[in-house]
Amino acid sequence: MIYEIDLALKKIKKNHPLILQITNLVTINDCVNVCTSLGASPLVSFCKEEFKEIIGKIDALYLNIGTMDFLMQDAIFEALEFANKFKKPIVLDVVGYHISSVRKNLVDKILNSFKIDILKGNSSELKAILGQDINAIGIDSFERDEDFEDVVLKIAKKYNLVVALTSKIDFVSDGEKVYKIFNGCEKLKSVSGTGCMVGAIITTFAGVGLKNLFCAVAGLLLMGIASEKIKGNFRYELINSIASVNKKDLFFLSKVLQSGIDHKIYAITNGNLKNKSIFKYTKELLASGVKIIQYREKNKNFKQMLYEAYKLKIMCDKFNAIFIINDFLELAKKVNADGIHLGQDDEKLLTAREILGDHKIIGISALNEDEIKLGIKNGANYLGVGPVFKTDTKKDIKGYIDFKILEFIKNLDTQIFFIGGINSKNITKLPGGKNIGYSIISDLLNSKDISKKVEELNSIIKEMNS
Ligand code: 3NM
Repeated sequence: MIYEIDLALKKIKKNHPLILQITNLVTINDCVNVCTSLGASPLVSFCKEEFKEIIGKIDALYLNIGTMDFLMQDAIFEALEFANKFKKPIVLDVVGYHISSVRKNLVDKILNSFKIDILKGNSSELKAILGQDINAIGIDSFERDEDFEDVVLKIAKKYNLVVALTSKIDFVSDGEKVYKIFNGCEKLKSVSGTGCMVGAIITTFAGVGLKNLFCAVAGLLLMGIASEKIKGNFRYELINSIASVNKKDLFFLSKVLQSGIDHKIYAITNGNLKNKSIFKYTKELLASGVKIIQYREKNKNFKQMLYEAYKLKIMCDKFNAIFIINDFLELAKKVNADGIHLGQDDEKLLTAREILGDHKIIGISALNEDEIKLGIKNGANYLGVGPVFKTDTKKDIKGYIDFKILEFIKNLDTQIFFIGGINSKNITKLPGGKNIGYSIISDLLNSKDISKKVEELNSIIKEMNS
């Protein structure tokens, strides 16, 4: 899921989907600009007379009922007729569903008469659709609870569509699966229109022919991650930040449960491949769905490492996977790797950041709480925490982690990859979690069938996260 978002963003830039927006007057400009910044072509019209001509050509329709009036209602029904006729994806944003019977009746009528693909709303709006008591002021939601799993599941089942609910934790469901997105920040609430912008982004993803569930998760994630990255003026930097979310951000800042499992396994090459070439081994890992590969070859000369790493980087790019170099900064720079993994040496970390820049990933090994804290303080993108279990792979170990640090780790926001002797039998002794992954060498290397092993690990990890 996560790596596919990067591909989807590229597809949007290439295809420039035409997104028709019938949306509220407060946020038109933001909704249009956010689409443009992603590479889509937004079009706003309230003129039902032209829909017959336009809607056959659009790629997706965004309907947002905020600042609704009777003319807009007419336009909405006309647009829906054509959008259904031409089988165009439709995202419906039920702004203020609960504030008047006019809005309620409009949405109920739409849901009962047309095929809607994605229904978006805040927690109050969506609870109101189910007739539940709500806590809202105007269109703003002040719900106290944080678990809306049941709400999204019920609406998705009832209307046979995908539901995207915005709140502190965002929820998405297709009636079977539920995704929880933990990204985002308080400031999103302080700017009017960020919810509408999410609706426009979700529609933009829908405009390049992607599955509804994916579009909803991708849109919410993009907004959540972008909001966390802003350092300057929130309002003015928001669109820039959304447009600049890259593969690294998606991999290392995404906090999604359920879908997150597709980048939980971090595989590392390690010299002793018996009869297999490093290229064949890596290809097997990538073909099995592993999305992070580390090149960790300690006993080769630089020329050979350069040759191998260069080829592996191309291979990883083809599978849209992350390619990390262990320890050799010059090598990482030369092959334009996605990042570097370093030992406990903060000087090295700071030098690496200076040389590789902000867009590259830096991972740091850590054995205890202090080392983890130091890595985070110095700007590591992830911590490789271990060794966790007995390992024959790494010889120069200083000891094993104290399992007491798991409590501390569970509350961290930074990405953690446990490492050391992890296999499909003992992995369950470790916690799951939205930012927890597992680095594995020998259990993958020694398995006869790598794709089966990856599948087995993924299904165990999924279970640990459910
Ligand atoms: N680093 P296996 S443990 C490379 O604790 C490495 O930093 C570790 O290999 C650390 O999965 C380790 O075969 C070895 O045990 C991991």
